[in-house]
Formats: sequence, C-alpha cells, structure tokens
Amino acid sequence: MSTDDTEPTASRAAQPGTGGPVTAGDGTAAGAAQPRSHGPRGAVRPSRPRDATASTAARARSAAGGIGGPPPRTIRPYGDTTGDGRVQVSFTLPVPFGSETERARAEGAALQLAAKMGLDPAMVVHAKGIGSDFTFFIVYGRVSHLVDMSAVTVTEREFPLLTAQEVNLRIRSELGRKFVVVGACIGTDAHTVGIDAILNVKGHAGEKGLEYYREIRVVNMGAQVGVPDLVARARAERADAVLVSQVVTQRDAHLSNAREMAAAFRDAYPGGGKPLLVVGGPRFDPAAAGALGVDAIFGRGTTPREVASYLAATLDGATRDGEPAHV
Ligand code: B12
Repeated sequence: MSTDDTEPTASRAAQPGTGGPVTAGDGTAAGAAQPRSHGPRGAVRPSRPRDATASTAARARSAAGGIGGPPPRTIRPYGDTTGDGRVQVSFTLPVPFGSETERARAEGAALQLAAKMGLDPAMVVHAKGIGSDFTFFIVYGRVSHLVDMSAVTVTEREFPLLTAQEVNLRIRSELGRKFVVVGACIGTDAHTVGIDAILNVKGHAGEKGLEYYREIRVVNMGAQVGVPDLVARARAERADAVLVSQVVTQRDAHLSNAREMAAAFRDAYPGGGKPLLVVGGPRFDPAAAGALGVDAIFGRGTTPREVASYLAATLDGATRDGEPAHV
C-alpha cells in the first residue's frame, strides 16, 4: 500500500497510544496488505480495491467524519472511540508457549509481525499455546491506513432473485422438463455441510434447498468424489448443472480441484453442451470464475434461493445440445 493511503504524520502523532502490557518495539510500518474480497452473500459484492485518486490532505480532512451530516468519504477503523484506527487481528505462529522465556519470545514475535503489518502501537491481548510448537495470538493495535469510500466499488448481482414458484415456472416454460443438478464435494474434501445446505430440502438460513424445487431433480453424490466419477455421473444423469463444493483450501486445493474439474468437463464434451459448472465454498473469490474455467462461483453465506435463481437465469435460450446461456 502506498503512503498515500495513510494518515499524515502530524495527525498520527496526535492520537493517544494505548499502552498495555506488551507493545511493539519496532514502530516501522511496512504497510498492511489489501484485504481480498471473498464475495459475501447478498445482492452486492465488493470488488477489488482500486487506487484512490484524492489527495492525502483531502482524505485526512474528511477522515474525521461524524454522526449526522453526509457519510464521510474517508474512514478509519473504530475500536474504542470513533476513528481511532484500532483493529484486532488473530494469527498463529510456529513458536512454543511453554516456559516464561518461550512466552515472552512468542509475544515478541507476534508484536514484530504486528508492527510489520502496520499496527502501531500494538498489544497482545490473547496468547494461547496450541500443542507444544504453536501459539495462537490476538493482537489489538492501531493502523494509520485510511479507507477511501469513493474508491470502493461493488458488483450488483447479475440476475434477479426469484421465489421458488418463479424458478419452477421458468424451468417449466423454458425447458419443459426438470432441470437436473448433480452435486458433490470433490477431491479429498469431506465437508458436505455447505453443499447439503444448498441441495438438501432442509436448506439453509431459512430457505429450502434445491430438492424442494418441484422442477429441479437433485443428485447429491456426497463427499470425496473423484472428478472422473463426477463427469461420468453428470453424463449418465444428463445434468444441466454440476454443483461442486470445496471447503478445504490448504495449498490452494480448492483452486486446483476446480480447474481439474473444469478441464475434465471440457474434454468430456468436446462438441459443446457441457453442463453449467458451479463451484462454491467459503474461501473462493467469486470474481475468479473465468480464471478457473467455471461458469459461476458462490462464496460464504450463499443461500439456496440465490443458486436456484442463478440456474433459472441461465435458461434463456439454453438447450441441452448447445452451450448454456450464462448470466
Ligand atoms: C464441520 C467441519 C468439519 C467436519 C465436516 C463434516 C461434514 N460432513 O461436512 C469434519 C469434522 C469431518 C471436518 C474435518 C476436517 N476439517 Co473441518 N471444519 C468444519 C467447520 C467447523 C465447519 C464447516 C461447515 O460446516 N460450515 C458451515 C457451512 C454451511 O458453510 P460453508 O461450508 O462455508 O458453505 C456455505 C458457503 O460456503 C456456500 N457453499 C459451500 N459449498 C458450496 C457449493 C456450491 C455449489 C454453492 C453454490 C455454494 C457452496 O454455501 C454454503 C451455505 O451458505 C470448519 C470451520 C468453520 N467454522 O468454518 C472446519 C474447517 C473447514 N475444517 C478444516 C480442516 C483443516 C479439516 C481437516 C483437514 C482437519 C483434520 N486435520 O483432520 C478435516 C478434513 C476432512 C476432509 N477430508 O475434508 C479447516 C479448513 C482449513 C482450510 N481452509 O483449508 C477449517 C476451516 C477449520 C480451521 N480453521 O482449521 N471438518
């Protein structure tokens, strides 16, 4: 992050410090990383941050903000008092937390990291050993970075949210038969709660799952399904859409599995007509569908109705023998 995104030094110095049991010795802020968008639920999703254009001084002036009046253009985090810049972060370091010396070293390591992340001052408010070699920390501190609200952009949902009746009607009128969905967790992933939340009739967040929709036929293959088995089942069922869940993201397994799945379907349907490929899970970036070779990505907090509405929206002009129309 450029220094243009932080407060002027004078303003920073005017802020009172928190003090506390252990504070960062190294006040050098290397700059905090920009957060990635993980595509929260709802009609709008934040897109990646773009460079701010306003001057530092103008942003610092509007940073004060306040209650009443127009919403401030530039804002800071709020911990104890409005705009004090206080944030809380948690992380684990591979350091022991046994003896008194180990604990002191562990907290020192956490504070060094916090300082490099731009927290100044920072204090360890919680530390707990995890096994013999790891320590979990919660660090509370002040960041000097500003959020330029004028640079925040959101992506509107590109399809209307329909009721179950509207989805059924759309399928009946556009397809004249049931819409077939094949779902699975692929690779070694055994986290079925997410895909079940979307597919099972009991649903999620007060909404019934796709099994509830009269015009949708659901085949739920469950956990740890191999890509070849998924492709074979999708073919056998003449699937209109394949819904894949990936929750484990260690070593970016969710990305490589999604790419592998997309490639396998491309190979299996060389003449076109492959089912819609939809992946979901809490750590996907919904903007990455194209890069992964799938048609859509749904992130954390997705509800069944959103998915059903998306599937219905793809039906315009879709035929089994041609490429489905995408939203
Ligand atoms: C329950 C759980 C388990 C259960 C799973 C039971 C089951 N049948 O699913 C059990 C105990 C088996 C388990 C095992 C493991 N787990 Co676990 N588990 C969890 C836990 C606590 C909750 C996950 C969950 O159910 N969330 C609720 C659902 C509803 O949310 P969701 O999955 O995000 O789904 C929503 C959206 O993402 C989206 N969505 C999801 N999929 C799809 C698909 C489509 C098509 C669409 C449209 C939408 C969609 O819609 C859903 C509804 O909104 C999480 C931690 C957490 N709090 O999230 C860890 C967690 C996922 N597990 C983790 C780990 C590491 C493991 C193990 C490797 C542990 C181990 N060392 O053995 C094993 C792996 C097993 C395996 N082979 O996969 C890590 C994953 C880390 C990572 N990011 O890679 C987590 C994050 C815990 C952690 N912080 O370390 N786990």
